[in-house]
Amino acid sequence: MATTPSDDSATPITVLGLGAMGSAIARTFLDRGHPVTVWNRTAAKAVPLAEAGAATAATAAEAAAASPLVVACLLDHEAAEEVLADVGGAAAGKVLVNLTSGSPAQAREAARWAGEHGAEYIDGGIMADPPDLGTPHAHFSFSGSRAAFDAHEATLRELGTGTYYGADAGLASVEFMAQVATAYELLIGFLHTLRLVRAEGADPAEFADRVADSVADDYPALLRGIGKAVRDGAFPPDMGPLSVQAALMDDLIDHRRSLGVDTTRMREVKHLMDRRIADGHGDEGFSGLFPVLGDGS
Ligand code: FVH
Repeated sequence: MATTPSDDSATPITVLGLGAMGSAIARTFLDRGHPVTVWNRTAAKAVPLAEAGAATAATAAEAAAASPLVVACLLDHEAAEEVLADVGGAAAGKVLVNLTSGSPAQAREAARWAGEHGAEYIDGGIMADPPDLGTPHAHFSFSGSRAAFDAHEATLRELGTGTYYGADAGLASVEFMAQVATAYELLIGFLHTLRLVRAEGADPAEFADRVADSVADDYPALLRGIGKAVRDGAFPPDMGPLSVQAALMDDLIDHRRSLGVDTTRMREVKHLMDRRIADGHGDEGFSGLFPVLGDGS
């Protein structure tokens, strides 16, 4: 199906799902002059958007039929599946942009559904909060139909900045899930450490300010160096040699334990360091732990 190039201000857009994010998406497109049709399971959430000029639809199928570009933003994959089942044949000839969070496998499954129903599919991950929509602070990952993305890129970029990762519909989710996981992995350790900071009578907010400064100054180069080391399989002594780093771990773990602070992650770090050193790699840095991850270590 030919996907006509979009005149981005004139493209009619349908938004399925008017939660915090879906409403922000619909409002962003309204503000930029698009004819917008909205639908939500709980119809009351469509009222503010109708007052802002959106057309409302009684069903998801009716909403999808109203526009060439259909954007779905629902709680999760199961919700999206239910709504797309209601859309059914109305998807034919449409470009379906699914901004619902989900796994790469779920994105590929949705892309298969779209293909079976005559629609072109773009998957997207939203790395932003609703108020960021329409600003450069909203970052999107996209994947799926290149032709559909090219035709509607200008419209999609009205939501924020975006990167297209390729025709495999799962690639946007790979990026999104990895970005979200990185944040959770970093922040859960930070939260546990704030318990230690507070238990020792230090001010958690002032400590957080110091960490923020350190992250801004040192972490970008460190993260890039670790990524390169993992890609190339060569592990320089980032953060110092493991033999030196490991010497601190028992004291660090004992300190946390003495304050009743979780030691799970620090015991994992120590175990990995000990394994890597025992394998003869004590001269490598923290990135040198990568080869012993996931091998039952
Ligand atoms: N909000 C955020 O900051 C994050 C930022 C990162 C990306 N996420 C993802 O965006 C999706 C939507 O999130 P949301 O914040 O809009 O979530 P809610 O405000 O809870 O709205 C959920 C909408 O989904 C509808 N819904 C839920 N279950 C069903 C269902 N079975 N059938 C049909 N619709 C369903 C719900 O409808 P209702 O409860 O109002 O009737 C809302 O429209 C999400 O993937 C985030 O991970 C946002």
